[in-house]
Amino acid sequence: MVEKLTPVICPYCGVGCGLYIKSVNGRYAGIEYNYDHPVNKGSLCPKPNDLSFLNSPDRLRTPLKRSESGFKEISWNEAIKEVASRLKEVLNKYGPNALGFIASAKCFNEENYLMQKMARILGTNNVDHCARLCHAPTLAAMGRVTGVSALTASFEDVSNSEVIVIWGSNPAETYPVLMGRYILSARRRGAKLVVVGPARNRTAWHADLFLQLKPGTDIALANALMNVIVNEGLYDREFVEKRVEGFDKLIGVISKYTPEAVEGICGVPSFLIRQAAYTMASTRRGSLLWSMGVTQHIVGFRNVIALATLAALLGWYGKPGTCVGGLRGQNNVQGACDMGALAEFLPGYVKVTDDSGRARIASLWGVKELPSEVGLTLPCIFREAEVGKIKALYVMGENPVISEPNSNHVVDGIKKLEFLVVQDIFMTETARLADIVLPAAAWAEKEGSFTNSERRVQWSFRALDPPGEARPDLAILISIARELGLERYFPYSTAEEVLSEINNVIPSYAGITPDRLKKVVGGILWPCYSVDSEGVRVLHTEGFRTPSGKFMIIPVEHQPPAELPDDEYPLILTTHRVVGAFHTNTMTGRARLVAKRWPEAEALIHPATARRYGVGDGEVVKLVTRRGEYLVKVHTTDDVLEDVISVPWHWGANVLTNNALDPETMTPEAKVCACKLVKLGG
Ligand SMILES: Nc1nc2c(c(=O)[nH]1)N[C@H]1C(S)=C(S)[C@@H](COP(=O)(O)OP(=O)(O)OC[C@H]3O[C@@H](n4cnc5c(=O)[nH]c(N)nc54)[C@H](O)[C@@H]3O)O[C@H]1N2
Ligand SMILES: Nc1nc2c(c(=O)[nH]1)N[C@H]1C(S)=C(S)[C@@H](COP(=O)(O)OP(=O)(O)OC[C@H]3O[C@@H](n4cnc5c(=O)[nH]c(N)nc54)[C@H](O)[C@@H]3O)O[C@H]1N2
Ligand code: SF4
Ligand SMILES: [Mo]
Repeated sequence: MVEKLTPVICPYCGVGCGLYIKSVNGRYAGIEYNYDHPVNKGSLCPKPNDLSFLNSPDRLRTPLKRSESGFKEISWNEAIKEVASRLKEVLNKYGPNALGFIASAKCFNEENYLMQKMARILGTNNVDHCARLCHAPTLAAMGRVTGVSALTASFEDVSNSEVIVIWGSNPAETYPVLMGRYILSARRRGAKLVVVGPARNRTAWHADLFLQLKPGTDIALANALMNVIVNEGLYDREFVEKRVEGFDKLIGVISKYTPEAVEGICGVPSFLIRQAAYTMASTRRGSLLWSMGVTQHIVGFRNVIALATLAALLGWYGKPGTCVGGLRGQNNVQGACDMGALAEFLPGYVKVTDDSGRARIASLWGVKELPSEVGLTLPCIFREAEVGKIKALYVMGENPVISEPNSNHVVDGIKKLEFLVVQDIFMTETARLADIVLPAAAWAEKEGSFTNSERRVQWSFRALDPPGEARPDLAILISIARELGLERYFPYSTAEEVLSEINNVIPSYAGITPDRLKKVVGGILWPCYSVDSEGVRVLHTEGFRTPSGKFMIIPVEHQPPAELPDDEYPLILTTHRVVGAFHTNTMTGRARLVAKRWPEAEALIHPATARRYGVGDGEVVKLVTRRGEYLVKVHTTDDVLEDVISVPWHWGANVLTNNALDPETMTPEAKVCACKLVKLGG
């Protein structure tokens, strides 16, 4: 019996905690805490305490091909040939823009890098991933106003802040270790916690001030806070004078957003808006962090601009003890974006439309030219499939049939495809619709690097043997690329070799070499321009990375959500996550202990709303929107506002949600739509 402990990075959220996997003869046998890991010092939230999904009998073990009588097992050789020939067929018949590629924030940097490279060398920028449903607004807006889309500093800076504002996020359930080790420890030292959101979630339970706003009214509230901060002279004058551009334009817009006027829009009492403004402005060392409550709106981009500007008035940039930005969700969503698994960006955030940047990467890859037209984003890939423009789709490590808002349309789009290949560790709802299913090794059965929310790049080692014939995504991508005739551009066999190329292509990763990374527990933060550099923790200490070197103010106005309640659909529906379930529940749903404790969805409904409909706790009701119907159990709580229903989306609630898009970033409005509640059984 060979027992081993191997250091890995948690496969769930963007906090990037370290742990050990215990293996016996190459099979998963439990975990051990890693007390030396700088991010979590041994702490873990419930999910990675039980990784028994790795041993699940449901794991995909062999490549599968759809036939009239269902899926049948085929060899790897056949599978690779089939995938390559079907992709080539579509390419030859319709051109490269009939192909779509969906990369994965669950996969390593090296794997995402290879998938986007494959798409681009084949001639299309139709490559995207779940960041589109998540932090694309953060990416675009922070890029615009500060020049860098990532978090401005580290979790250590959050814990050294004197005021921490958590806006549209519930880290107590979604980033528990960040909440426990950093946010609550700051609070124990005397830092003030301000929480903004429509539900009194578990994070709000700890707040000194909780601003409970109506969904979709964030800009109005942010503008009112800025109104008080400017009118009462509470802003950081020196910072604004030296480092900010566009202050005068801002005054013109925020002057009408008085706390009294905004109370009527967002429902937060004006005295509380004033109190929050004074609390925030009491320090120049504060953090302002947000996630899905801010980005998943048709105004997601503008929401982020408003919050980033609020932080600029307070001077919360460029020094230790400040941290501003969107808390990255998936374990490697920061990395997948850095690698260019995005329709508009090549690796290192080089715009596909930037001729000289594109030419540099083309020459490093040894190709004459790369496509210069912005590709289709994730929701648009499915829309274009529905109208017959996307003909073949390669999905690696995503489950859009459950995760895309207005998911019935995704199924319609997929049914129109000529060819779908899905590469996953389980037979997901999306894989069931595929022509070919490829069995992937899970993260602990392979190795490579992940980048957490702090820009911390970390190596995760191989601890286990993959089940059956499952293979690492990296190996599968390389085989398909070679079969497509691209062997010249894919001369690798290991993740280290791919990371070495990334070191050459992405300047901020230049010093993050495989050798260094494998030696340092806790990894290296980018930007790290050379092998002598330790990486940079606090960004913007000198200037911002904008053309003028200053923070660029863009004033923004309140705009209501795309769909508001009316007589037919009188309630507001929003969606949330719970601590024990992760996304489409493929992994947590098969982890025995976790799945037992969080078995199904419960819709949160205010007791007064429930009374009006004559429904009580535990009763199953039907929720209906213009897009679909969903049966769900009722849980009454005054944590939500009257007439707002909040449903966790892990169990399929996206048949209800709205896919109206933020025009700047194409992110769907998963967080607000109109719905009605139907009591069942008379
Ligand atoms: N357990 C668990 N943890 C996870 C995940 C998971 O699935 N499960 N997923 C990971 C990923 S990818 C992500 S992106 C993060 C997401 O992390 P969070 O953003 O924290 O997750 P959510 O629960 O979707 O949304 C957060 C809050 O937004 C609020 N909200 C809704 N509408 C509005 C609004 O209009 N304005 C404001 N201000 N707030 C609003 C909701 O009340 C909710 O409490 O979590 C990561 N961590
Ligand atoms: N209504 C509503 N909808 C939402 C959200 C919301 O707040 N509300 N949030 C959105 C957000 S923020 C996000 S990030 C998306 C997430 O959406 P998805 O990324 O589609 O969701 P996941 O369930 O994380 O899908 C990951 C898939 O990868 C597989 N997998 C895991 N490890 C590996 C591996 O190593 N290799 C391969 N090939 N596969 C692997 C898993 O089994 C799973 O099927 O959902 C979005 N959808
Ligand atoms: S906080 Fe995130 S990274 Fe840390 S253990 Fe929990 S899910 Fe994993
Ligand atoms: Mo996310």
